[in-house]
Amino acid sequence: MHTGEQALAPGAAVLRGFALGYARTLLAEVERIAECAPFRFLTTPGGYTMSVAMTNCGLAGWVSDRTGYRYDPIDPLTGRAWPSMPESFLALAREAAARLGFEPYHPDVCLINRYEPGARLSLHQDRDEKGYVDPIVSVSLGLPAVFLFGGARRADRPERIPLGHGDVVVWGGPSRLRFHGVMPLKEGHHPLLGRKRINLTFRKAL
Ligand code: MD6
Ligand code: FE
Repeated sequence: MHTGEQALAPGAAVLRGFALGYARTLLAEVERIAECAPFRFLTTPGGYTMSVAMTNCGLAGWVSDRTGYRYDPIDPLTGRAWPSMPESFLALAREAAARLGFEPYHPDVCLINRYEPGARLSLHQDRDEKGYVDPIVSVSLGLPAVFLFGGARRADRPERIPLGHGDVVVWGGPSRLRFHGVMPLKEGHHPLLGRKRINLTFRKAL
């Protein structure tokens, strides 16, 4: 098992294995959340269907459709509020942010991404939040993935960071607007999640 902190850039680091002790609790909560707010494949503003399935919990959820990207307090699929953020999610996110000195941290939304083999996320910046002061905390569960960590410009060649079950990335301060993405997920089998990778990304969005 890897543990310890791997610096990526100022304000950004991978905390290897940081979520291992929380994994089963987090996954039980994800199942409960998905019963109320099912995973779905969103449409991009350009009309493509994303290969990563998404849902959310917290005060709002990140959604995409033909009109653009936004944080919506109502789940457009169900017409109801998103499930609330479980205490275990908040506790883990706060602990991880504190490791890099981001205190206090009050994330109000958590985007939940589900990858199956072949699913990928193209290079993007996270810039739909109201402010960029607070960090993003990103938790990886299940199958491993290669995270692409780019620069301030889309054209900057990204670094490839392998992320495994239980790894947490904290990403804030001067790194907050870096381009990033996820390479197509490889086939595999994970003891807890089978052919899936689940990623939780916590943000202060509102
Ligand atoms: C993922 N993560 O790992 C997608 N964004 O599945 C992200 O897009 C992301 O991990 C901002 C900060 C950390 C991330
Ligand atoms: Fe992102």
